[in-house]
Amino acid sequence: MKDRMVVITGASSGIGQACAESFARAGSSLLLTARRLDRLEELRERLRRETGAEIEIHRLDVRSKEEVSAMQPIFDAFEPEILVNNAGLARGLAPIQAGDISDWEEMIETNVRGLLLVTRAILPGMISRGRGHIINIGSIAGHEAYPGGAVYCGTKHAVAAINRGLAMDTLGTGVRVSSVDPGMVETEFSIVRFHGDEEKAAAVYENFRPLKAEDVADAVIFCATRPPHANIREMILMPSDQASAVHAWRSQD
Ligand code: NDP
Ligand code: 8X3
Repeated sequence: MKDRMVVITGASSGIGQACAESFARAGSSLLLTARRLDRLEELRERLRRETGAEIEIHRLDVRSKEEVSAMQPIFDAFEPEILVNNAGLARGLAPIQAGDISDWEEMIETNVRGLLLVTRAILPGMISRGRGHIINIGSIAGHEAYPGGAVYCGTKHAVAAINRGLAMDTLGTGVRVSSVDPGMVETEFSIVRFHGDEEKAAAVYENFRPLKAEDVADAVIFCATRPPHANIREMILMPSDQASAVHAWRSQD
Protein backbone atom coordinates (compact mmCIF):
# COMPACT_ATOMS: atom_id res chain seq x y z
CA MET A 1 0.00 0.00 0.00
CA LYS A 2 3.07 2.25 0.13
CA ASP A 3 2.73 5.35 -2.07
CA ARG A 4 -0.71 4.27 -3.30
CA MET A 5 -3.16 7.11 -4.01
CA VAL A 6 -6.36 6.49 -2.05
CA VAL A 7 -9.63 8.46 -2.05
CA ILE A 8 -12.04 7.82 0.84
CA THR A 9 -15.50 9.39 1.04
CA GLY A 10 -17.08 9.96 4.45
CA ALA A 11 -13.71 9.94 6.23
CA SER A 12 -14.84 12.19 9.09
CA SER A 13 -16.16 9.33 11.22
CA GLY A 14 -16.49 5.59 11.78
CA ILE A 15 -15.48 3.20 9.02
CA GLY A 16 -14.18 5.92 6.67
CA GLN A 17 -11.97 7.36 9.38
CA ALA A 18 -10.66 3.89 10.32
CA CYS A 19 -9.85 3.22 6.64
CA ALA A 20 -7.97 6.54 6.49
CA GLU A 21 -5.94 5.53 9.55
CA SER A 22 -5.11 2.09 8.13
CA PHE A 23 -4.10 3.35 4.68
CA ALA A 24 -2.03 6.17 6.24
CA ARG A 25 -0.19 3.67 8.46
CA ALA A 26 0.45 1.53 5.37
CA GLY A 27 2.18 4.48 3.67
CA SER A 28 -0.53 5.50 1.19
CA SER A 29 -1.28 9.09 0.15
CA LEU A 30 -4.82 10.11 0.96
CA LEU A 31 -7.51 12.35 -0.42
CA LEU A 32 -10.24 12.45 2.23
CA THR A 33 -13.70 13.91 1.81
CA ALA A 34 -16.76 14.55 4.00
CA ARG A 35 -19.02 17.48 4.85
CA ARG A 36 -17.47 18.12 8.30
CA LEU A 37 -14.18 19.72 7.32
CA ASP A 38 -13.21 20.43 10.95
CA ARG A 39 -13.19 16.68 11.64
CA LEU A 40 -11.07 16.05 8.55
CA GLU A 41 -8.62 18.77 9.61
CA GLU A 42 -8.15 17.13 13.02
CA LEU A 43 -7.70 13.72 11.40
CA ARG A 44 -5.20 15.05 8.87
CA GLU A 45 -3.10 16.73 11.60
CA ARG A 46 -3.11 13.62 13.79
CA LEU A 47 -2.28 11.20 10.95
CA ARG A 48 0.44 13.48 9.58
CA ARG A 49 1.98 13.58 13.05
CA GLU A 50 1.66 9.83 13.66
CA THR A 51 2.43 8.46 10.19
CA GLY A 52 3.91 11.28 8.08
CA ALA A 53 1.34 10.45 5.38
CA GLU A 54 0.56 12.91 2.58
CA ILE A 55 -3.07 13.85 3.12
CA GLU A 56 -5.34 16.30 1.36
CA ILE A 57 -8.85 17.00 2.56
CA HIS A 58 -11.87 18.43 0.77
CA ARG A 59 -15.36 19.30 1.89
CA LEU A 60 -17.70 17.30 -0.30
CA ASP A 61 -21.38 16.47 -0.04
CA VAL A 62 -21.58 13.40 -2.27
CA ARG A 63 -25.25 14.16 -3.02
CA SER A 64 -24.33 17.34 -4.87
CA LYS A 65 -23.65 17.03 -8.60
CA GLU A 66 -22.14 20.53 -8.56
CA GLU A 67 -19.77 19.76 -5.67
CA VAL A 68 -18.66 16.46 -7.24
CA SER A 69 -18.14 18.27 -10.58
CA ALA A 70 -16.03 20.92 -8.85
CA MET A 71 -13.85 18.09 -7.47
CA GLN A 72 -13.17 16.68 -10.96
CA PRO A 73 -9.86 18.53 -11.57
CA ILE A 74 -8.72 17.68 -8.04
CA PHE A 75 -9.48 13.99 -8.56
CA ASP A 76 -7.80 14.08 -11.99
CA ALA A 77 -4.63 15.63 -10.54
CA PHE A 78 -4.55 13.15 -7.62
CA GLU A 79 -4.79 10.11 -9.97
CA PRO A 80 -6.54 7.78 -7.50
CA GLU A 81 -5.60 4.09 -7.57
CA ILE A 82 -8.13 3.16 -4.89
CA LEU A 83 -11.56 4.65 -4.22
CA VAL A 84 -13.32 3.65 -1.01
CA ASN A 85 -16.98 4.55 -1.54
CA ASN A 86 -17.91 4.72 2.13
CA ALA A 87 -20.07 7.85 2.66
CA GLY A 88 -23.52 6.67 3.63
CA LEU A 89 -26.20 6.64 6.26
CA ALA A 90 -29.49 5.29 7.51
CA ARG A 91 -32.29 7.60 8.65
CA GLY A 92 -35.15 6.35 10.80
CA LEU A 93 -36.53 2.90 11.43
CA ALA A 94 -40.18 3.49 10.55
CA PRO A 95 -42.23 1.08 8.45
CA ILE A 96 -42.86 2.26 4.89
CA GLN A 97 -46.46 3.25 5.71
CA ALA A 98 -45.19 5.73 8.31
CA GLY A 99 -41.92 6.60 6.61
CA ASP A 100 -40.54 10.12 6.53
CA ILE A 101 -40.06 10.94 2.86
CA SER A 102 -37.17 13.33 3.51
CA ASP A 103 -35.39 10.47 5.36
CA TRP A 104 -35.90 8.27 2.29
CA GLU A 105 -34.57 10.96 -0.03
CA GLU A 106 -31.47 11.49 2.10
CA MET A 107 -30.64 7.76 2.12
CA ILE A 108 -31.25 7.29 -1.59
CA GLU A 109 -29.37 10.46 -2.56
CA THR A 110 -26.38 9.67 -0.36
CA ASN A 111 -26.03 5.89 -0.54
CA VAL A 112 -26.93 5.40 -4.21
CA ARG A 113 -26.73 8.69 -6.11
CA GLY A 114 -23.68 9.94 -4.19
CA LEU A 115 -21.79 6.69 -4.70
CA LEU A 116 -22.58 6.83 -8.43
CA LEU A 117 -21.58 10.49 -8.82
CA VAL A 118 -18.18 9.97 -7.17
CA THR A 119 -17.60 6.75 -9.12
CA ARG A 120 -18.49 8.50 -12.40
CA ALA A 121 -15.96 11.25 -11.61
CA ILE A 122 -13.07 8.92 -10.72
CA LEU A 123 -13.53 5.77 -12.83
CA PRO A 124 -12.68 7.17 -16.30
CA GLY A 125 -9.23 8.27 -15.03
CA MET A 126 -8.61 4.81 -13.57
CA ILE A 127 -9.57 3.21 -16.88
CA SER A 128 -7.34 5.54 -18.88
CA ARG A 129 -4.40 4.71 -16.58
CA GLY A 130 -5.23 0.98 -16.88
CA ARG A 131 -5.42 0.36 -13.15
CA GLY A 132 -7.65 1.06 -10.21
CA HIS A 133 -9.70 -0.47 -7.46
CA ILE A 134 -13.14 0.62 -6.32
CA ILE A 135 -14.07 -0.70 -2.89
CA ASN A 136 -17.70 -0.09 -2.02
CA ILE A 137 -18.91 -0.26 1.55
CA GLY A 138 -22.16 -2.18 1.24
CA SER A 139 -23.89 -3.90 4.14
CA ILE A 140 -25.61 -7.08 5.28
CA ALA A 141 -28.60 -4.82 4.48
CA GLY A 142 -27.64 -5.30 0.82
CA HIS A 143 -28.25 -9.04 1.16
CA GLU A 144 -31.25 -9.11 3.50
CA ALA A 145 -34.09 -6.86 4.61
CA TYR A 146 -35.41 -6.15 8.10
CA PRO A 147 -38.52 -4.46 9.52
CA GLY A 148 -38.31 -0.68 9.35
CA GLY A 149 -35.23 -0.94 7.15
CA ALA A 150 -36.85 -1.30 3.73
CA VAL A 151 -35.48 1.91 2.26
CA TYR A 152 -32.00 1.63 3.79
CA CYS A 153 -31.89 -2.03 2.71
CA GLY A 154 -33.12 -0.95 -0.73
CA THR A 155 -30.20 1.47 -1.05
CA LYS A 156 -27.70 -1.19 0.01
CA HIS A 157 -29.26 -3.74 -2.37
CA ALA A 158 -28.75 -1.06 -5.03
CA VAL A 159 -25.08 -0.77 -4.02
CA ALA A 160 -24.76 -4.58 -4.37
CA ALA A 161 -26.29 -4.44 -7.86
CA ILE A 162 -24.12 -1.49 -8.88
CA ASN A 163 -21.07 -3.34 -7.55
CA ARG A 164 -21.89 -6.39 -9.70
CA GLY A 165 -22.71 -4.36 -12.82
CA LEU A 166 -19.63 -2.20 -12.39
CA ALA A 167 -17.44 -5.30 -12.34
CA MET A 168 -18.91 -6.24 -15.73
CA ASP A 169 -18.57 -2.71 -17.14
CA THR A 170 -14.90 -2.55 -16.17
CA LEU A 171 -13.96 -6.07 -17.28
CA GLY A 172 -10.60 -6.01 -19.06
CA THR A 173 -9.80 -2.41 -18.07
CA GLY A 174 -7.46 -3.19 -15.19
CA VAL A 175 -9.97 -1.82 -12.68
CA ARG A 176 -11.12 -4.10 -9.86
CA VAL A 177 -14.41 -3.73 -8.02
CA SER A 178 -15.00 -5.06 -4.51
CA SER A 179 -17.70 -4.75 -1.89
CA VAL A 180 -17.17 -5.04 1.86
CA ASP A 181 -20.53 -5.72 3.46
CA PRO A 182 -20.58 -5.53 7.27
CA GLY A 183 -23.18 -6.40 9.85
CA MET A 184 -23.49 -4.16 12.91
CA VAL A 185 -20.52 -1.86 13.51
CA GLU A 186 -20.48 0.55 16.44
CA THR A 187 -19.87 3.97 14.92
CA GLU A 188 -21.99 7.13 14.75
CA PHE A 189 -24.29 5.21 12.37
CA SER A 190 -27.11 4.66 14.88
CA ILE A 191 -26.84 8.20 16.31
CA VAL A 192 -27.35 9.47 12.74
CA ARG A 193 -30.14 6.94 12.11
CA PHE A 194 -32.01 8.19 15.20
CA HIS A 195 -31.38 11.86 14.41
CA GLY A 196 -29.02 12.43 17.34
CA ASP A 197 -30.87 10.39 20.01
CA GLU A 198 -27.82 8.89 21.73
CA GLU A 199 -29.83 6.80 24.18
CA LYS A 200 -31.74 5.07 21.40
CA ALA A 201 -28.49 4.57 19.50
CA ALA A 202 -26.74 3.03 22.52
CA ALA A 203 -29.59 0.52 22.92
CA VAL A 204 -28.74 -0.95 19.50
CA TYR A 205 -25.43 -2.21 20.88
CA GLU A 206 -26.59 -3.01 24.44
CA ASN A 207 -25.35 -6.39 25.72
CA PHE A 208 -23.99 -7.07 22.24
CA ARG A 209 -20.48 -7.27 20.77
CA PRO A 210 -20.61 -5.34 17.49
CA LEU A 211 -17.79 -5.01 14.99
CA LYS A 212 -15.42 -2.09 15.39
CA ALA A 213 -14.73 0.31 12.52
CA GLU A 214 -11.15 -1.04 12.53
CA ASP A 215 -12.43 -4.55 11.71
CA VAL A 216 -14.01 -3.18 8.54
CA ALA A 217 -10.86 -1.23 7.71
CA ASP A 218 -8.88 -4.50 8.02
CA ALA A 219 -11.23 -6.10 5.47
CA VAL A 220 -10.83 -3.13 3.11
CA ILE A 221 -7.04 -3.36 3.40
CA PHE A 222 -7.24 -7.11 2.72
CA CYS A 223 -9.19 -6.41 -0.51
CA ALA A 224 -6.72 -3.69 -1.51
CA THR A 225 -3.67 -5.90 -0.96
CA ARG A 226 -4.66 -8.87 -3.14
CA PRO A 227 -2.26 -9.43 -6.04
CA PRO A 228 -3.40 -7.91 -9.37
CA HIS A 229 -4.81 -11.21 -10.70
CA ALA A 230 -7.08 -11.76 -7.69
CA ASN A 231 -10.13 -9.84 -6.55
CA ILE A 232 -12.50 -10.03 -3.60
CA ARG A 233 -15.90 -9.41 -5.23
CA GLU A 234 -18.03 -9.39 -2.08
CA MET A 235 -17.06 -9.90 1.52
CA ILE A 236 -19.70 -10.27 4.23
CA LEU A 237 -18.18 -9.40 7.58
CA MET A 238 -20.35 -10.07 10.62
CA PRO A 239 -19.92 -9.76 14.37
CA SER A 240 -19.48 -13.27 15.77
CA ASP A 241 -22.70 -12.70 17.72
CA GLN A 242 -24.81 -11.74 14.67
CA ALA A 243 -26.17 -14.47 12.36
CA SER A 244 -28.35 -12.34 10.06
CA ALA A 245 -29.68 -8.80 9.83
CA VAL A 246 -32.27 -9.76 12.47
CA HIS A 247 -30.51 -12.41 14.58
CA ALA A 248 -28.21 -10.91 17.17
CA TRP A 249 -27.20 -12.71 20.34
CA ARG A 250 -27.29 -10.46 23.39
CA SER A 251 -25.66 -11.61 26.60
CA GLN A 252 -28.87 -11.24 28.66
CA ASP A 253 -30.93 -13.38 26.22
P1 NDP B 1 -20.76 7.13 10.52
O1 NDP B 1 -22.02 7.89 10.72
O2 NDP B 1 -19.83 7.00 11.67
O3 NDP B 1 -19.97 7.71 9.26
C1 NDP B 1 -20.64 8.07 8.08
C2 NDP B 1 -19.72 8.90 7.22
O4 NDP B 1 -20.43 9.22 6.00
C3 NDP B 1 -19.35 10.22 7.89
O5 NDP B 1 -17.98 10.45 7.69
C4 NDP B 1 -20.19 11.24 7.15
O6 NDP B 1 -19.47 12.46 7.04
C5 NDP B 1 -20.32 10.60 5.76
N1 NDP B 1 -21.47 11.11 5.03
C6 NDP B 1 -22.78 10.96 5.32
N2 NDP B 1 -23.52 11.65 4.43
C7 NDP B 1 -22.65 12.25 3.58
C8 NDP B 1 -22.80 13.11 2.46
N3 NDP B 1 -24.01 13.51 2.03
N4 NDP B 1 -21.70 13.54 1.80
C9 NDP B 1 -20.49 13.15 2.24
N5 NDP B 1 -20.25 12.35 3.29
C10 NDP B 1 -21.35 11.91 3.95
O7 NDP B 1 -21.22 5.68 10.01
P2 NDP B 1 -20.39 4.40 9.51
O8 NDP B 1 -18.94 4.66 9.56
O9 NDP B 1 -20.93 3.24 10.22
O10 NDP B 1 -20.91 4.32 8.00
C11 NDP B 1 -20.03 4.27 6.90
C12 NDP B 1 -20.64 3.36 5.83
O11 NDP B 1 -20.75 2.05 6.36
C13 NDP B 1 -22.04 3.74 5.37
O12 NDP B 1 -22.11 3.57 3.97
C14 NDP B 1 -22.94 2.73 6.07
O13 NDP B 1 -24.13 2.51 5.38
C15 NDP B 1 -22.02 1.52 6.06
N6 NDP B 1 -22.34 0.48 7.03
C16 NDP B 1 -22.38 0.75 8.36
C17 NDP B 1 -22.67 -0.25 9.27
C18 NDP B 1 -22.82 -0.01 10.72
O14 NDP B 1 -23.44 -0.85 11.42
N7 NDP B 1 -22.27 1.08 11.27
C19 NDP B 1 -22.85 -1.65 8.81
C20 NDP B 1 -22.80 -1.81 7.37
C21 NDP B 1 -22.51 -0.79 6.54
P3 NDP B 1 -20.08 13.93 7.21
O15 NDP B 1 -21.30 13.81 8.07
O16 NDP B 1 -18.98 14.72 7.82
O17 NDP B 1 -20.38 14.35 5.81
C1 8X3 C 1 -25.82 -1.05 8.71
C2 8X3 C 1 -26.09 -2.16 9.65
O1 8X3 C 1 -27.85 -3.47 10.89
O2 8X3 C 1 -28.63 -1.56 9.65
O3 8X3 C 1 -25.73 -1.41 7.40
O4 8X3 C 1 -27.94 -3.54 8.49
S1 8X3 C 1 -27.71 -2.69 9.65
